[in-house]
Amino acid sequence: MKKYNEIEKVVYKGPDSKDPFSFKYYNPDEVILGKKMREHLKFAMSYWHTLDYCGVDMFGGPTEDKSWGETEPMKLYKKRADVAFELMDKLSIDYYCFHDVDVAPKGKNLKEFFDNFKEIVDYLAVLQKKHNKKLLWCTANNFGDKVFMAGAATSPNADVFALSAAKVKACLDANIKLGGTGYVFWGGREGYDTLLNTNMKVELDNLGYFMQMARDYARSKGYKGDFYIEPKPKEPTKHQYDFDAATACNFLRTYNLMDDFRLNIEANHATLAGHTFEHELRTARVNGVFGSIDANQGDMLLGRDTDQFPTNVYDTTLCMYEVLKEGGFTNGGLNFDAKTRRQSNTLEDILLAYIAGMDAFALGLRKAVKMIEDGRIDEFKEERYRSYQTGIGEKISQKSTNFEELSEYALKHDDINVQSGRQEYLESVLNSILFEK
Ligand code: XLS
Ligand code: NI
Ligand code: NI
Repeated sequence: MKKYNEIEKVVYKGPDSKDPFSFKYYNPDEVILGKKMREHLKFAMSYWHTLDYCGVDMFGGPTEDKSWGETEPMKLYKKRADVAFELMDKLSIDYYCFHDVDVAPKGKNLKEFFDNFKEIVDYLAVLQKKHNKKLLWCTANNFGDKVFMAGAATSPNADVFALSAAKVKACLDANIKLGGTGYVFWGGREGYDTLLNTNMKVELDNLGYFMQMARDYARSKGYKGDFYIEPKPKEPTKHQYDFDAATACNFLRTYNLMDDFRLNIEANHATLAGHTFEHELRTARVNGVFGSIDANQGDMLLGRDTDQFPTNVYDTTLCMYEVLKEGGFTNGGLNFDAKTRRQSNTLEDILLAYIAGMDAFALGLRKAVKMIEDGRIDEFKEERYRSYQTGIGEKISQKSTNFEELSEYALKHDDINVQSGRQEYLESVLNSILFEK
């Protein structure tokens, strides 16, 4: 197999190709339903997993070397940026996402970090232009440093709240400078481990106020993009406040954030919450806050956020079905919040992993289009709710009845026949679409 530096730009060679460094299903400029595949899918590279992660786990150190031959911090971070854009070019990925600490060295204090960060953001702006790439979203890492051990905006310590605000402000400035279309709040430490030491009401109110101030600041500087909450039930804290999509919606409504915030749904977080990926996407959609996606998959047997590259085509198909039904992404996209396995420890594996993930979503898109064109599943659903289109059902849909009328109606129609849900049949229809020749 080829070595990393021998690999040219990865191109589409079709499903029969055996070339590992080719796309089998992702053909970026192919038009499907009036839109290029790259516009349907809006793939983004995650900086942290791609440039930083070196195979460390709870039991062992690095298995990969991503020092790129540099030791001086600013040089190393600039080199990382060069590699990031080179990888995006090779893979035809148009967007990227980062945390503040992914792109710039920490320095000795906050001031030094902000200086470094600004310098690198300027450098990223140059690279974006040169390579024709865009920032999908960025975020402040307000969970890694020890001062965030008890939370950031939900810390019991007000100085930590202030520091968190300073970091988010710097990130919002960077976002505006880079023309980003999203800012993510993922509350890794915004939760608790025991109620014995936690004032939940203070923490939630502080978190709501924090997000309102972030929104007001960014809007006052002309930021037009979306804010996202990325729900996750647990890990690292035992109970995170943004548990799942429904909990996040409740929070957004309570703190009047529904107009500016949407959700960034991560597949592995959905399964950690005991939901399917498509359940979380549908919940976001029915609440009008579908925004962006962190594309990955978990391992049901390991039961933690393993952030694997997505290869399960059932999941990617049902995900793309939701995206298509939503009319596509606006400011959001598909960010690969995914890392190569610890044993996949070469640079080539990074390319192979992205190819696998991109192809899984490209195939998912193609199959979701088939599901819609085939029509059997949508028609079945339509038919199942037909009783709401005439008679008493129509009145219910129009919200023009009442309990007296319904009660009178029920007394006359108590011989009811509820139709079969036909789950097994529908699952076999989905299989026939997925595995057709
Ligand atoms: C961790 C989260 C994180 C966010 C960004 O579980 O997925 O990577 O996407 O902070
Ligand atoms: Ni994520
Ligand atoms: Ni995650």
